[in-house]
Amino acid sequence: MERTPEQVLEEARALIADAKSEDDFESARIKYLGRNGEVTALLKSMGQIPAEERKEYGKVANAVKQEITELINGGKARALAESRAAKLMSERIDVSEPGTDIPFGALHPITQTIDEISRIFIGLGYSITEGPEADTVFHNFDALNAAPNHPSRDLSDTFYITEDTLLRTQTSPVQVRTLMSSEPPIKVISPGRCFRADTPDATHSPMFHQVEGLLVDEGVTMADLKGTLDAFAKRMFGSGVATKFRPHFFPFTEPSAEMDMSCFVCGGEGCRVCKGSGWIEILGCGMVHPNVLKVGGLDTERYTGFAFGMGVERIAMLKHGIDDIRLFYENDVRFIGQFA
Ligand code: 2NL
Repeated sequence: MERTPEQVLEEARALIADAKSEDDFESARIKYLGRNGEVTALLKSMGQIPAEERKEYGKVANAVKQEITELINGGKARALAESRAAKLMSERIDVSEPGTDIPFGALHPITQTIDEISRIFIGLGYSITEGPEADTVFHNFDALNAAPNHPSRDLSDTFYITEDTLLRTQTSPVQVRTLMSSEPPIKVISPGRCFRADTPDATHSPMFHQVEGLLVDEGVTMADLKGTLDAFAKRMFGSGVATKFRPHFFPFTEPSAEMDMSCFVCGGEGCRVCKGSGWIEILGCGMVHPNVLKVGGLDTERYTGFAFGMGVERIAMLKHGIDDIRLFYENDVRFIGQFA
């Protein structure tokens, strides 16, 4: 015997009263109101009801359908609201909580030192020039008046790429290019990376940095060189430092010299930094050799110039009291973080 609309309603009320989740309500909807649902079946069976009862039966069945529909829709809406509220609660963020700290990076101490040196020479009217790290034997050695048998040309001292190309051993080739491509007055510095086949130790690295400078014009003398480099030393290490020049030899300059400055730590008394001498060597320099000026096609009777070169690592080590060059390349944040 088919169940009556009243029986279906009674059972549906009990089932819906127990439903909790949206899924429970959806199952109930399918069970009663779906295509093969029980309420749907009641309405489909109308034809078998005796004609005199059919009207009343239809009224009751439709009322049952309406009540069940409302119970399910209402319950479903409530379940949805509850699950949304729970989700919002569980995904809640405390906007007043401190954020995750993202520490700022900083320039590497070598970059900082290059910038500091560059700024001083920019202040003296120099331009900055850069060039390739891989260059020709011509630009690196021949043009710089290096004798054909000069020891620095050796395979054991220089990284050759081919017979006539190499990793530059200094940044002079950049200035050779400037000499060849422009006319005096020339007033440039060339900071950059250099390479020599050295075994690493506390003071040597096969990759290091240099800043070289070149000034060529009419009437340039050794006095200009001394005044310029003395001004540089005072700006870099403090106005109290004195400088002195010792004769030296470089193939590309004549005369050549090394510049010492009085120790900025002890003021010349003698200490650990200056190894008791009161003086610290900081760069090499000299008057540009006529053979080098000729590479630039210059009239050596009309033009003279001076040039200098310094090791950036050495300057940075002196300034910051660093005792091992290898610290610069290990990228240990405990070291480089100190220069932030
Ligand atoms: C040093 C010495 C020096 C130069 C570099 C130079 C460049 C040209 C012409 C002449 Cl194009 N000279 N550069 C001159 C003297 C010394 O470097 O001890 N560097 C670390």
